[in-house]
Amino acid sequence: MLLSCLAPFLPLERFLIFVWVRLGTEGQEQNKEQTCRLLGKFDLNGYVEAKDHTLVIGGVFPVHSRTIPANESILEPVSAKCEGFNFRGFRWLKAMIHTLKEINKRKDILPNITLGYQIFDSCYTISKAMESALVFLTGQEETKPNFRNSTGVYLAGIVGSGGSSLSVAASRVLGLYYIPQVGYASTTSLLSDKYQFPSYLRVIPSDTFQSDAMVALIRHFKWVWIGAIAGDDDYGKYGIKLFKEKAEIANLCIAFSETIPKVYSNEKMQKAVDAIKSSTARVIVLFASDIDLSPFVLEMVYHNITDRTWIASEAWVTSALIANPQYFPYFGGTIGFGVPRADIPGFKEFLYDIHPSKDPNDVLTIEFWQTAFNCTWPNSSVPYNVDHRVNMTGKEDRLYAMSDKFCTGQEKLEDLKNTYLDVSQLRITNNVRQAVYSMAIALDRLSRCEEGRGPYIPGNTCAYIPDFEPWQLMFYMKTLKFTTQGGVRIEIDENGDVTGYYDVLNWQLGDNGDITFVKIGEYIFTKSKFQLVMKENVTVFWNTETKECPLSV
Ligand code: TCR
Repeated sequence: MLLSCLAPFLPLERFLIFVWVRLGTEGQEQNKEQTCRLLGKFDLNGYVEAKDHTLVIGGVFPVHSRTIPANESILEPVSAKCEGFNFRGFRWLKAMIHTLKEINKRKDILPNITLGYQIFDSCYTISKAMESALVFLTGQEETKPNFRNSTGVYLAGIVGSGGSSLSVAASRVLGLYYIPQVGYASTTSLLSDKYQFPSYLRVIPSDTFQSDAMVALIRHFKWVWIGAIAGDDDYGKYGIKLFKEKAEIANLCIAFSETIPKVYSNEKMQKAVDAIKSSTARVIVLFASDIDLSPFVLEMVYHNITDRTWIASEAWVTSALIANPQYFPYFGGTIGFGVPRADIPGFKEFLYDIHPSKDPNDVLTIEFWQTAFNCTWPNSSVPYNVDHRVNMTGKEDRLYAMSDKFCTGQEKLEDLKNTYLDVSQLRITNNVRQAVYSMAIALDRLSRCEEGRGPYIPGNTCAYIPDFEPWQLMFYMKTLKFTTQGGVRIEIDENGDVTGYYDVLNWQLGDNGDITFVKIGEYIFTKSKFQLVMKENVTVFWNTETKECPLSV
């Protein structure tokens, strides 16, 4: 399973050499070089602050939305470049840094230790997430610390990797070494299987709960015929599978079940569009990530498909990519589930403290600035006027015309209306924070161990910072329980899962013309019981001709 999963990215012989390097003791340097050569050079954007720290936490975030298709004439394996700056992913990355800074200031968590970080961009692709996992394991990126090696920098664990398919892939290698990986967004039920993913934990509930929540919502509104659409990844496919299984038990009827292609395919897309058009089902569950959903939304607009009520999975319910007033005629009235939102003290100021002139090597900040203000930063090597996305006819297209004007540096962040700076819906961002906290608290507990009363047998010994083994930290992470600053109790169970609640949100048009997410209820769940509690005194917006709740019976 492991090898077959890796195969498309890592030919077998390379993988074996890689393992050998990890485990071998003699001639390591020479073989390391060989591995580097064979693997090609990693090209990973991100941030490192590891120099003066002995303990480092790794992070993986989707700062870009895709890789640029490789030029077919290239024979050697090269690391793909990325494009499509993702403001939301960039904010998550910033949340990790902000949280670490906060923890480092605190006297009650790891008082004598400063945590460093090494953060990479996954570009929302499995291949990049795997590259970063390999770098974490081997420390092979040039100029970067060699973890658990003579450099004296130790990797405690990883926060990431974003989407489920990425975490699944990364976790299969990280799990081999029992390196803790704490997920902030990967929700597929697959990851609860500790036999396959022994070192994966998360601070976001598994989609098992969300599929229950969707069924409860559908029953609440007395709908019977439901359409089902899934993104083409572990999130969408397993999410919709669970939903369909549970819907069947609840005697609901699935009118159609289609997939949105991840890589452009007009044929596959039209199959989904046709199913929606020809079905009488007025209520459709849409289990997909926002980035994959964008082309589908454009199709709905193109085919003028209105009068449907969409049930949103958590990944797109508050996404600025989709919740665009332009799409309101088609997607207004959407009802979906959001993980709890939170206010993060000092985070807004931290986000605003960004300027490309601070560091000419900070390519992500330069790209952020260029994209946000639609200008080119003078003398920078960060590409801007390119976009290799395909349009609806399958042709490569500059969908978004970009200007050639230079940035002056005087652009004002305050004038921007941008997802990065929007701190009103910190949901996954808050999960990133909780994931970082989980790791820091586990490390803190490990550091407070008393010899003779420690957890490891024989002898009830302790592990010590910095040179503990990853599995020794896993011991503390596996059943970690703590209360956040905001007073929220987090309890990670033996499968690495948490319970909690979702907000039930309804898309309505606000007075200023923006889409607002009105909370119309909550879905509260523990392991053994769950409850959908709808608010009584709020009006639900329905996107139907009559503005009444649709019938889908
Ligand atoms: N789980 C998705 C990814 C995802 C996401 C999000 C991406 C979730 N929530 C919010 C962007 C924004 C939930 C997965 O792939 O498991």
